[in-house]
Amino acid sequence: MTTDRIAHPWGARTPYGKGAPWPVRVDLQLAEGVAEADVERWVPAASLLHSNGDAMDVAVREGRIVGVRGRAGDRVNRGRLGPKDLYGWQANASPDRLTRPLVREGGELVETDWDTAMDRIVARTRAVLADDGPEGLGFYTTGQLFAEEYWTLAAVVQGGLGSANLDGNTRLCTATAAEALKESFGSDGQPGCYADVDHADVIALFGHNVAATQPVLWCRVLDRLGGDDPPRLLCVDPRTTEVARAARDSGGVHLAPRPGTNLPLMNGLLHLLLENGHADEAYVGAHTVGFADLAAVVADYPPATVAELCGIDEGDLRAAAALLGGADRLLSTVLQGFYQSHQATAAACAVNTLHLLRGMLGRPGCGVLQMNGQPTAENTRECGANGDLAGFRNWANPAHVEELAGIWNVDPDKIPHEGPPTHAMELFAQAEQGAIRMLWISGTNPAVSLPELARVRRVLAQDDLFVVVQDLFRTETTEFADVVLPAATWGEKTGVLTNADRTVHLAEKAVDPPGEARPDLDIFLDFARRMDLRDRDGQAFPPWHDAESAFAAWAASTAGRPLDQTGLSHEKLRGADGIQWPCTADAPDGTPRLYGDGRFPAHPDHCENFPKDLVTGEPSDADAYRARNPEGRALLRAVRHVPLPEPPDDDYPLALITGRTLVHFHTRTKTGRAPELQEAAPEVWIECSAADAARAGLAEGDLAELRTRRGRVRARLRIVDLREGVVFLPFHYGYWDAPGRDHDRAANELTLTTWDPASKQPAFKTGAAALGPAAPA
Ligand SMILES: Nc1nc2c(c(=O)[nH]1)N[C@H]1C(S)=C(S)[C@@H](COP(=O)(O)OP(=O)(O)OC[C@H]3O[C@@H](n4cnc5c(=O)[nH]c(N)nc54)[C@H](O)[C@@H]3O)O[C@H]1N2
Ligand SMILES: Nc1nc2c(c(=O)[nH]1)N[C@H]1C(S)=C(S)[C@@H](COP(=O)(O)OP(=O)(O)OC[C@H]3O[C@@H](n4cnc5c(=O)[nH]c(N)nc54)[C@H](O)[C@@H]3O)O[C@H]1N2
Ligand SMILES: [Mo]
Repeated sequence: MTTDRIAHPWGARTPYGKGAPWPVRVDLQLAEGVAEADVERWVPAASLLHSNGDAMDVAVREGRIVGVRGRAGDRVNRGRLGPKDLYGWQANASPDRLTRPLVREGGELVETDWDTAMDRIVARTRAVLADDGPEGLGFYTTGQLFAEEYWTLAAVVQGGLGSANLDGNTRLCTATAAEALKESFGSDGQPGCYADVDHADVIALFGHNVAATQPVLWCRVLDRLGGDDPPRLLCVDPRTTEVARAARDSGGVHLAPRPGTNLPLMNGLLHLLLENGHADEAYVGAHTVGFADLAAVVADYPPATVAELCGIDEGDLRAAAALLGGADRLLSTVLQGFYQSHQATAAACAVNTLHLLRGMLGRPGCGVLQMNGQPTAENTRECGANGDLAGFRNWANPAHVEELAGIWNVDPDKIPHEGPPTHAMELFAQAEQGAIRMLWISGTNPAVSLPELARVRRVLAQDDLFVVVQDLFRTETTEFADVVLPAATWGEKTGVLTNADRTVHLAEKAVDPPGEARPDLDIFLDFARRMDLRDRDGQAFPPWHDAESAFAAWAASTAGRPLDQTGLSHEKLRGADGIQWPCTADAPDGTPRLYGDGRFPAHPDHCENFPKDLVTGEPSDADAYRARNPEGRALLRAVRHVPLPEPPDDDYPLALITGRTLVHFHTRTKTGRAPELQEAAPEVWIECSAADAARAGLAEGDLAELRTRRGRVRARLRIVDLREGVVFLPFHYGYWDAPGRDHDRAANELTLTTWDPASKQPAFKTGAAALGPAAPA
């Protein structure tokens, strides 16, 4: 039966009790007039519009995608799909897909052939290499391609060209997840898994609006809440989201801190945890370092002080601490409310610390999910297209660099490792200063998604900057391009994607891409061949030639690393239900949970980075780290809070937070082209409390103007249940479907250029704003 999944985003309930298996519910959506019997082929894939990795089969008829169906057997979703997955595939067949390359001629983008487009890129690359060396080239990629594509891009940029200037938009997304995992456990890699929802008695969501952003994971929580022995929830979010409401209804707690005060809040919770005697001293003594420092820091965060700093009720803080401290099996999730806010890494690490103090890792129901956002952000990070080295290798460890050089058969000195990799915000700063003279953007739309858009437009528009954009559509960003390359996407190419709980799926090609559009993998390999990149024996580099051979090389390169995937291949993944890494000869079915044995990948010879000072971002050196943590135990990080970069003041009295809505994905290049999703939320809006609306002289539905020191947005006002002093703006709305608007629609007109010192993730959820009526147009 088909239900309207816009009106009922989570579908029908299938309640289950604690420890029982999550029942199957198969969701299906087919194009109008197509019945299940009309489908000629079902092609296995997983969803590409969030990080949940919901497994699905793509329905094909007459060479076209005509629908999707969830896979009943898969561990991630047991057949369920969210609204974006049910409707979003329609964008693939949108008539305005790019079908040929474009080059700029006389100021205009005009269609051309692949040779002309690629030759221009190669000519520019050679010229920059000759003038400035590899540091004149910049590559800004995404969390939405496949593993094989990142692995290839990293090989080409780091091993082939020898440039450190490669990062992903994962910097905007889950850089803090990666950093927090490194800083606490020694390496990226999710300790917990989704099946922990089945066993937990307390589920804590820190800055994570899972109901809107991973709706199938939320179905699992809702089904537990409706069954026997349900969990209680803690929600930490300034907004009263679905999650917040469910937390209250479950007998749990909703804490709505002042934006940007996550760290003092966490320190307050840890203070109470210790005071209440809820730490597992044996676990802490056996498996961690840093307890004395931690105790000294959190001693300075008594409940009254924290309640004041965060603007919350002291009783609620105590209730939350009792909930966390009293849990038998605690599952925590963390996402953008922490990662895109002030002191992001420190606050995210405090959640890890909570689990270390309670000894709650690696057992059913006891896990941390430092969530991902984009569908393949994990792969970006694994393959080193996020500015790190592939295989969670440590750029500051010469043995790791040598190992990777051996795998690629290139000189170790070719792989840049003199200093930290260039992060995305630095890529744009270097382009601004003229140090980077070619910027190749793949699978991301920075002219809408980066902070402070007026500046981003200025950077991209510079005459001396050669901009390549590889996308499915003309976007706000392609309008600054010198060359536009038409890419194939999900459904049109084959590759591996890994979700937020380490589950690996193979998504197979279902239909041909439109026109001359090509898989990103083919484009990167074509570039390498045209550049005539060679390994140290003079062989063509990279040596692989398609997705299957790329994956085989990638999997082999992970041997012995925390993410070991030597047990995986396309063949093994084909048609299979998702498999969690590490997957090796010893663990051929994968590994549900990490660190159950209290052993962590933090040994100085093995770890992915040497820990940073979380206030300054300075890394420690190898010797200092070896002295501090010779056995490689987990690290309890202790950090005090520091002031916000731009606190509200008399001129800009409101705290501005930005984020998501259920039906749209990012800059809506896909969801804005799916009629059901677009119609559900066609236009930007502003949310605030009744008190703030009244103060601004505004009523529900009024046309309002939101201003910051950087720009303005005009939109209809919605009065919602939101903390006073806070405004919320969805960030999905750019200009491609609103031509003529005067840069007054995108949330990032307003945001400021500032980032977390450790993860370098921009703080999209901090900043001061003023609200008032919009001046008549
Ligand atoms: N529908 C939909 N789903 C998506 C996406 C999408 O675009 N649309 N994108 C995917 C991607 S890439 C990502 S990264 C994830 C993001 O998923 P989420 O992190 O769940 O989404 P956001 O809306 O960015 O932010 C979550 C919450 O943070 C809260 N918040 C804001 N400031 C603070 C603060 O200072 N402290 C705390 N504790 N909370 C705060 C906001 O009120 C918001 O409800 O979603 C993924 N799934
Ligand atoms: N204010 C504010 N800003 C934010 C955020 C926020 O919460 N608030 N969140 C941040 C986060 S978490 C994220 S992840 C970013 C997302 O920001 P972006 O990455 O800029 O957003 P998308 O719209 O997903 O852009 C992806 C682009 O890749 C194209 N594309 C899709 N599939 C493929 C493919 O297979 N190949 C190629 N070559 N192209 C493809 C799409 O058409 C689209 O243009 O935004 C960040 N910006
Ligand atoms: Mo993201």
